[in-house]
Amino acid sequence: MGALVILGGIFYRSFLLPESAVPVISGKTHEITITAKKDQWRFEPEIIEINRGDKVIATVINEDEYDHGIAIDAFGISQRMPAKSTIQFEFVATQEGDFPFYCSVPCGEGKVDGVKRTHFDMISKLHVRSINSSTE
Ligand SMILES: [Cu+2]
Repeated sequence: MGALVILGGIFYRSFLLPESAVPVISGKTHEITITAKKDQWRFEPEIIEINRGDKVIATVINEDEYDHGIAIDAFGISQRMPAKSTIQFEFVATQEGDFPFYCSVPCGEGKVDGVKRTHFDMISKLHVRSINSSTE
């Protein structure tokens, strides 16, 4: 009986889900370094592009003397980054689309080249390409 339920689940995940929602694992790994630049209230890079199903191993460096955080809601990521520290996390990009990654710890504000920047400006983008389309 248990086996039937499991088989049903596998059948559902394999055949009935819309193609874009079926979990995929490409077997490829991307090692990515993201830096919270010192006193700039931004992450570098501002865009990261990968393919759906890719595994991401992210190393995140906080250059500041105060804490930041990094969150990617779609993949359940939310990590605190203590001052002057480096953290690591990993996930598989099971969904395609554009997902913001942003600072999740209020970290103040300041001026960069005369322009005000704040905690809320700390947003970059993860672009996960469709695995079927060669046009993206
Ligand atoms: Cu921050």
